[in-house]
Amino acid sequence: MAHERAKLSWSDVTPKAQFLQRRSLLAGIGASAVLGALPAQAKIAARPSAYSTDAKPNTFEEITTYNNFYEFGWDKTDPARHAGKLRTDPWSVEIAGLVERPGSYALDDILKNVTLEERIYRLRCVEAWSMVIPWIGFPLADLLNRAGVQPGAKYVAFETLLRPEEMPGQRGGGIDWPYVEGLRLDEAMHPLTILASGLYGEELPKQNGAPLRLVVPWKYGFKSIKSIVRITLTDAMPRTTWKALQPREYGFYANVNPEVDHPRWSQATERRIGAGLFAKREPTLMFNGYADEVAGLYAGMDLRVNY
Ligand SMILES: Nc1nc2c(c(=O)[nH]1)N[C@H]1C(S)=C(S)[C@@H](COP(=O)(O)O)O[C@H]1N2
Ligand SMILES: [Mo]
Repeated sequence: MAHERAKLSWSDVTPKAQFLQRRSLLAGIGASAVLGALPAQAKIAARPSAYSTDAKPNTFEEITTYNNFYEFGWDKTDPARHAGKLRTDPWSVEIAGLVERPGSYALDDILKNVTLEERIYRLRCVEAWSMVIPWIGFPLADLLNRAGVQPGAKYVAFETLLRPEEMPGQRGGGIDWPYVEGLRLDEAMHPLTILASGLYGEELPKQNGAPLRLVVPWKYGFKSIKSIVRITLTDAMPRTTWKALQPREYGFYANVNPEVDHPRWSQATERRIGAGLFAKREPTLMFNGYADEVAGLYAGMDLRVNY
């Protein structure tokens, strides 16, 4: 099973230095040939990244069975049970708005022209649970630069697929579908911001947002929109799903911040999925531990007002 393969090929069971060495070796000598020849190897070759955390990743099973993907239901186990119906091939992404080369781009074409990296990132949900996920992806900036951002662009808006025939949650649920999200342009261009097409060295499982999803590791998980079909460069702050639903609880910025509580719960600590019933909650870190990289984006801003 794909599942077992992924577990075996993972750095978790390989000392990190050896893992990184193997990865760079593969990158140098034709990764796909070598990967094909070896049993129990990752299907997607990706370079290691200095942006990866050393924290121990969650298991493939945890990452793919405890999900938020309301298009498939509100329970954490709904996405794994229902996302199989989603057709992700063919897939294209429309790039629209204030860009030099707007159009509909085939996913294959996008992926052929980028360098995939492995980014092991912390994911902190606004609900105060967290995971560590080994994504495979590429900087969003690479795609935006290729599309050519026009000078007037200030924000980037993202849209998830709207297909209620395959996404049962879209037949109701109180959300104004499709799910939409957005970033300020400088956040979108930040090197930590990636589009992910895989995890644990494999194609992205559907419940995790196949075939292409955003990952913004210093923000609450709801910003990391799944199954993207449209990216629009705009001059005005776009509407975002959770802010539209509960503006006092969820803001546009949604930066992880242990000092700004959710109106209904504390954000000072988090529960690491898989840590066990008796594990202590962990302290939540400012910007989810990425403050050195991103705090400068918010210099002079009141983070209690801009939550
Ligand atoms: N389209 C879409 N994207 C989404 C969501 C969703 O319901 N629909 N949930 C968000 C939330 S709340 C979180 S915490 C993360 C969860 O990602 P994961 O299931 O891959 O861990 O996806 C985010 N992206
Ligand atoms: Mo979330």
